[in-house]
Amino acid sequence: MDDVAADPSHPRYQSLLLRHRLEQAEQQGLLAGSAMIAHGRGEAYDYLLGEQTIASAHLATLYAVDALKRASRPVLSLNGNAVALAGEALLKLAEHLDCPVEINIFYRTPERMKALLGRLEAIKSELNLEVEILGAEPNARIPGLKGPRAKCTQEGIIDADVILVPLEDGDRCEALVAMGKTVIVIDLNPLSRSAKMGSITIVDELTRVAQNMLELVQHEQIFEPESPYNNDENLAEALRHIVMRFNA
Ligand code: PTJ
Repeated sequence: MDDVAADPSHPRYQSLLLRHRLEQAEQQGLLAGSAMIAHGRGEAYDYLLGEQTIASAHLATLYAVDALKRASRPVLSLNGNAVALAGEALLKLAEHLDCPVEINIFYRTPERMKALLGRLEAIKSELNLEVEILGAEPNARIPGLKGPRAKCTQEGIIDADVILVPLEDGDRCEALVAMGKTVIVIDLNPLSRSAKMGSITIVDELTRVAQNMLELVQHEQIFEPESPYNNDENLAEALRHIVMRFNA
């Protein structure tokens, strides 16, 4: 890492750190060709949100953690960007939830699958975590999706009732919802198809969400919401937040 990115007092430190993680992951063959473009789009929305966890995102995170805790078969579906940016935190989260993670990528190649599985196994042994890592041997397909991106495991994604999908694509999100699953989306773009399709969409940056979830999952406190969750209202709230910031 160069001096600027290594200095926590730099005003853009967090942003530089995430970019650096992606640069390293790119060199290690973990990422899709368009991973940086996806990240740049995320950064643009994060700028508009003020690079913070806004109140509606915090609320969605509370509902999401509650759904994951109550699930009978939760699973965390991880792609290249998710592993590169928040692999450690997401594996820790899976351990707390006592659920598997599954590598499920849009741009699927054997080389990337191997690199991503290797990266997760390395984190797991380094941190001494007890987490099942699925995806190496797909034995099922997500109905309604064409091509290699549909490959998944029966014991993971297919049998899951609640599934966390950071930075998902709209088609797959729609297919998972059509299977009757509770789909928790993390996406900084409140206007994306995934954001609109998700059962619970957290409009927040993935590394912040992973940390927030890790803190929440360790609380024994029972979440008792005053009203049922409304995803459309939550997305509208994120957009209102952006508008209010620029009217202030
Ligand atoms: O590893 P693969 O093959 O599964 O590919 C992963 C990417 C992300 C490249 C692929 O799914 C893709 O092309 O995604 P999209 O369609 O560009 O969508 C990515 C969405 O995630 C966009 O709406 C971004 O705003 C959002 N996003 C990007 N970075 C972050 C983010 N949301 C939260 N946190 C981020 N760090």
